[in-house]
Amino acid sequence: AAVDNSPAIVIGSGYGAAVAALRLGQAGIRTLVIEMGGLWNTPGPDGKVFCSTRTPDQRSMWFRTRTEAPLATFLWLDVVNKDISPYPGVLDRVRFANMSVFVGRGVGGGSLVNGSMAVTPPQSYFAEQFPTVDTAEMYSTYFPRARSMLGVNTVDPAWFESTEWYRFTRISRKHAQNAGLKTTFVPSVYDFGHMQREAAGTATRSALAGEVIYGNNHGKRSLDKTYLASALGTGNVTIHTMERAKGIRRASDGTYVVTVDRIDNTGKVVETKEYGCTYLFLGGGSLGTTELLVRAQETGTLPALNASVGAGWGTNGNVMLGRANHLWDTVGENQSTMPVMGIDDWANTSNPVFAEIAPLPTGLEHWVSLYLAITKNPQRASFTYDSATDSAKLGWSAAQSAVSVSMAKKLFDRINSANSTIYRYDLFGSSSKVFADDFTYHPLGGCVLGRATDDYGRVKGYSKLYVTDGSLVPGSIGVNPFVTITALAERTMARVLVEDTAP
Ligand code: FAE
Repeated sequence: AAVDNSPAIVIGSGYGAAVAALRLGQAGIRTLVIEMGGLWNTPGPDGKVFCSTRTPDQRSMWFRTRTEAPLATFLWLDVVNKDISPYPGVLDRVRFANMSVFVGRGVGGGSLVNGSMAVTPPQSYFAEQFPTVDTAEMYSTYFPRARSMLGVNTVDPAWFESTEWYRFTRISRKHAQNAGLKTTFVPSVYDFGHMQREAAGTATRSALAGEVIYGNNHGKRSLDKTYLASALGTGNVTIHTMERAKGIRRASDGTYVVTVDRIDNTGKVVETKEYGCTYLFLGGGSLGTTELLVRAQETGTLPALNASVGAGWGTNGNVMLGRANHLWDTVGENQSTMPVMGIDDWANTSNPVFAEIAPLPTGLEHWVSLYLAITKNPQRASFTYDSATDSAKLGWSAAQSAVSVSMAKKLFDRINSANSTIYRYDLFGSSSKVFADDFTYHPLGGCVLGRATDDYGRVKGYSKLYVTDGSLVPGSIGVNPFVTITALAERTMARVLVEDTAP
């Protein structure tokens, strides 16, 4: 018999999980949230909760002896990464054979480490990716609900045009326009009122102090300040941290039993326990949820899972690259870490790309224009369970990444040719690497909506078992994904609480 029983359990505390926790709590359903990372609310010896990208320490990464930032080098020098002591830090880089995946660890999941870009996909592309979802209802109800709950805001265009902190963005905009390309402002969950006060010197700097992938100490509306704070406020939700869900099985009475390893700050498993529940919501993200399900399928604890579990995974076509500007096109030593603009060539059907104009906030003039391109790469891969390591293996190949690169290259060759510029060769570790195609910030899929689940995230083969996170998205959404993940979770919860939990 399970030790601890709650009506509902939510695994993870990222976007999908946070929505589930809040809506369950509001419905009066006692809910336990299980998160493998820590709670980020206690200042370290330097008085700060998070460390900055410029002086990373043990808080930066999940059990590493050295940081593994996306930019490996600068001027080919190994100056970016630093030795650290192993600790449950906030950013993880999960390495598979040909692809590594950056994810957040802690209460708030990816919201603790991401770039805050809160983008709603073009309606036509959403409809293409989710043919069975009522698109009109998504755009009239669930996307607006998600944006409002997340605290989405936009940069003041007048301030954007005048501030030194976005000079790097204006230079990239000019170069895109010289190539006849369209740019668009990108909304954010970073509080631009706070950012303007940072610039004015009346608020403590965070986005203007190099803070982003290892957490922001101020200004960012991460989930612990929005959905999760409200969830705790219902009085029905409890969060357990440093507990990693491992196994899921079904008891003879139809309830679920979740096996959990509790770890300490050295990563050692200090306790293994079991929790029981009636309703189980999986929100461990594309990697976390899919691993739990492929393990349950292969080890026979949930044998009725269907063949689509583990399939339909993609990188959202992510490619990072840098361009070298002319000496007169300075990008500025002062750069906000929060992107606010994208080059939008998604409507170009022969080569759809949406490229965000990314900062490189080193504190020095470096003449680099950096980008994270989202390409419409149709390649997909599957996860399989590897019993030797008791973990999920990803079948992504280097050739599949090459598809993203060739799309990004087409767009940026155009921009280089219109501006007589070249790529930067010094940023990604080897002298010939221009396109960083070996990592993604946007893992999507593994338990795709309508295939491994029904059209509302109910896992096929089981009742009262749900997926609410990025594993529902079929490998690509064309923009940064968290608004879509949040909106889909809102849609699932609205349906499930009416149909599945009636007494
Ligand atoms: P996610 O937020 O990853 O949360 C999963 C949570 O579950 C994590 O806290 C895990 O620690 C936890 N977990 C996993 N497995 C287990 C387990 N077995 N037991 C217990 N806990 C577990 O999932 N997206 C945007 O839209 N805009 C951006 O600007 C943006 N920038 C990004 C920058 C970086 C550096 C990164 C890494 C990501 C960025 N993303 C961005 C992606 C975005 O953060 C991501 O799509 C969402 O966080 C995914 O949400 P999920 O709910 O799927």
